[in-house]
Amino acid sequence: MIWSQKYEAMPRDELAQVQIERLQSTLNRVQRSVAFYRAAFQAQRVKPEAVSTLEDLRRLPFTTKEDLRQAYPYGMFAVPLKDIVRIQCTSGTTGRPVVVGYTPNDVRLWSDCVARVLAAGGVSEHDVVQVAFTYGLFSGGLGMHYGAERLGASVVPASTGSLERQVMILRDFKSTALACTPGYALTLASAIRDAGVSPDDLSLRVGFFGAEPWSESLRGQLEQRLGIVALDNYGLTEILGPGVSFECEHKRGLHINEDHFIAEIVDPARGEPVPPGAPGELVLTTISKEGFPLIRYRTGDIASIDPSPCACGRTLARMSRIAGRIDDTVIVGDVKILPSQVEEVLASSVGVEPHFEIIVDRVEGIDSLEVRVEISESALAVDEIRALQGLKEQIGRRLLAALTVPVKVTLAEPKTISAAGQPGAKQRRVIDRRAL
Ligand code: DLL
Repeated sequence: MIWSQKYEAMPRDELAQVQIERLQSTLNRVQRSVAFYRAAFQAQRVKPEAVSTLEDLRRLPFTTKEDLRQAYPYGMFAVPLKDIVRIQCTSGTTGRPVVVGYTPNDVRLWSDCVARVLAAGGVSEHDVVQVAFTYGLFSGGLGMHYGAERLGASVVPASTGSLERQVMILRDFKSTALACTPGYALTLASAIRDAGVSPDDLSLRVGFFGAEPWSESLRGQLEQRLGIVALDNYGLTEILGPGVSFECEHKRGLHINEDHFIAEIVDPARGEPVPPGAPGELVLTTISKEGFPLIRYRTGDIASIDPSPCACGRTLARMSRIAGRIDDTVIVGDVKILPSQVEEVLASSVGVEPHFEIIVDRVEGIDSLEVRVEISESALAVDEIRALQGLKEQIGRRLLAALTVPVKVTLAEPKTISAAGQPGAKQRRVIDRRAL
């Protein structure tokens, strides 16, 4: 189902016109109201009024996460605090958090963008949507919640926490849609099995997973174990929260809400555009937001863009799954490794769960790679040292084939890696001891 036929299926030349008009008014607004942009435009000698095509956008300076941190807490707001009705913020695990403000129009816009995500998976007012993202400063919980409410669905703000309760709600409230991180969905699938509940006892039909990278193999596992259609959706707090892009039933990339965000892909090292369809760093410009507009924000996420039409009827261009973050790319010798490559191998391996961490170390100048992965309960039941040794060697061989570098595999007890950190929170994939 298409939530906003007018914009999601707009002819691309009309869409470009909408984009340029909204871009111009955003540029004027930030020039007027945000000291950072006034100075940045001046330093680059660009005048917003001279930006008359989408190509001109490339002459504008980038905005980086560091710029936003410098502006902590309210320096990038484009309206006075009295006009802000909601504040969310990034987790700030690697520095100061970024604080983001929304005006009433921004909250409406956000809800509408998320309604598109859910409608694309067939959700309507007849559905019960269980939101198992954390509610709080993290944009996942409230973002999904408002979008589901906008659709008129019955929303259960389950948040994260006790798995038993989560399973009880799924079964007894007859939830038909689930929104959470893919990692949490996998943990939930195990909890459902442990509770002796069969997917047939549930009414669950569709899952909306995002907030962290995941793979096609993991999609297969989740669909099979939960008996659902699993769809990817992407977003980031700085730009909006969930609702930036989403998959339709064809699962051929994530439609970008281009009437609100202009997406570019650039070479992360040089900042220049990459050839069409090539992967690079996703750069986003907000063109409708009032409270916290951003120009050419470097997301740090790796993706490619395909503007070709989709069988669903949407004309919105599609971005690939996020392959990983630029700063999560592990460079060992001259080989670049993304956590998503490791996940792809683990999710299609029997005997382990795709809950893992990658540990990089350097001993006497030589880099080494270790993958710690959770063993599945069924493999543990065998518990024969020889069998476990065989499992490790087999995974090691598959990782070597996929990554082209040798990997030491260590097995962790079930639920030790997935249960580390906050339940439902993003999993930390890479531990680089070389930096310490
Ligand atoms: O994760 C917003 C969100 C909530 C998106 C719920 C989807 C669903 P942040 O906490 O600011 O916001 O983290 C944003 O998470 O830059 C990506 O690196 C990563 N990320 C988000 N969605 C995906 C996805 C939310 N579908 C950061 N696939 C982004 C891969 C994702 N990575």
